[in-house]
Amino acid sequence: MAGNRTFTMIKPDAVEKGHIGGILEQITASGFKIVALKMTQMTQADAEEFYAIHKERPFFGELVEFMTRGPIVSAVLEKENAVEDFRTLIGATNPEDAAEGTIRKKYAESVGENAVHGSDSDENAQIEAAFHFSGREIF
Ligand code: 3AN
Repeated sequence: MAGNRTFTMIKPDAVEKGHIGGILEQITASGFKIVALKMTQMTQADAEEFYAIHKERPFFGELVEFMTRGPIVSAVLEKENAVEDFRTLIGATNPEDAAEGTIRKKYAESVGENAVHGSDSDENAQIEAAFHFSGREIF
C-alpha cells in the first residue's frame, strides 16, 4: 500500500462528542477513499504497543489512559500522496497551532486529546494498518 494509503483513528474524545460522522465526511470530501473501517476499544496492551515509540515521553501514561478510555474508529484511507495530504488535512498536533479548517482545529481539545491520528510515514501507515486490521478487512 506504500505511497497511496494512510492509517487514521478517530480518538475517544471525538467519538464521545459525536464527531464520527463529521470527521468521516470531511475525510471523504477531501478526496480520500475509505478502504477499511471499524469501531473498537484499545486495551492497555494495545495502546502501549501502538505508541511504543513514545514510551519514554512524560505523557506516555496519560496517552495510554486516554486512548483506552472509550471506543475509537480506525480506518485505512486511499488517495495519491495519502500520508502527507492527510497530515495536512488533520493539522498540527496541538490544535492551537492547527490551521483554520483542519480537523484538529475544528474538533480537537488539546495536544493530548487531539481528535484524530494520522500516520507519519508510508512505513508506519503499513505497520499501523496491519496492527488494527486483518488482510480480509482491508479492501
Ligand atoms: P501526531 O499525532 O501529530 O503525529 P505525535 O506523534 O508527536 O503527534 O504524538 C502522538 C500522540 O501523543 C499525539 N496525537 C497526542 O495524543 C500525544 N501527545 C503528543 N504530545 C503530547 C503532549 N505534549 N502532551 C500530551 N500528549 C501528547
